[in-house]
Amino acid sequence: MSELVGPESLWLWIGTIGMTLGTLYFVGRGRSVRDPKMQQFYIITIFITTIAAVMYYAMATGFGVTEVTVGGDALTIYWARYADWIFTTPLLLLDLALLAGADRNTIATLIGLDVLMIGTGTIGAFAATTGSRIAWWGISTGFLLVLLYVLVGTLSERAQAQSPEVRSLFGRLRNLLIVLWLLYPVVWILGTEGTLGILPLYWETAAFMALDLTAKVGFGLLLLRSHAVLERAVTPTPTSEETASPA
Ligand code: RET
Repeated sequence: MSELVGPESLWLWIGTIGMTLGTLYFVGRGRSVRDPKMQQFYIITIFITTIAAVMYYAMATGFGVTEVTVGGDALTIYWARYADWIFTTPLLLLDLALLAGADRNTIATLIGLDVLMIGTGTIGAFAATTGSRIAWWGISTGFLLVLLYVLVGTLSERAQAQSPEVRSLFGRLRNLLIVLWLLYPVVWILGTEGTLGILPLYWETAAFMALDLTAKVGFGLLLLRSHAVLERAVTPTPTSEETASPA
């Protein structure tokens, strides 16, 4: 299968190295963390970059790629992207939701929408006609928009209960996520998957790599940068009863 990988493998190798370096950095930094609640942010983030490193390696070496015939033409489809995203995007949302102090229902809603988004996007990548590919793209983008709506609505409301430092970190990460995630469907539809032939595979692969590195390693660096802020996110605020009790 490796004959399927063309010059775009340059970007896939850069992705593999970037995700590996990110993982090693987070592991190194997380080793001294003792607080179990703070460790959860490290564990989640380390899994995100590790899964991506493995999937980028699979793509660079020609395992994570196949061909789909659309209207008589063979399209190169990197299926390992979807295998990566189906696990890593829920984990990214979990990082953000835990920072916001979200309840279980909000977390489940976000992850459910996310799995639907990647699932329907995957169907689109394998669909055999241009029309059905674009229809699945539309369905997947619909789930993305609902997901972002929950993010700016319910999740941001939850984050208001956190300390100002946590709130501001949450706001920065949330905005970064919104901008980056909205670019994925754009690259997809302009790229080879959309069959419109606007963005060639070489540049599409470069664009996804840059997005993936920023959305995973960049997001992780920003999240894990300040332990003092994370500590505040995880320390439960005392209830009114506790505060009212005599010292
Ligand atoms: C697809 C298919 C077309 C429609 C939409 C998509 C959205 C993908 C997203 C992916 C995010 C990936 C991340 C990876 C981290 O490295 C599947 C391209 C809406 C939002 C954040």
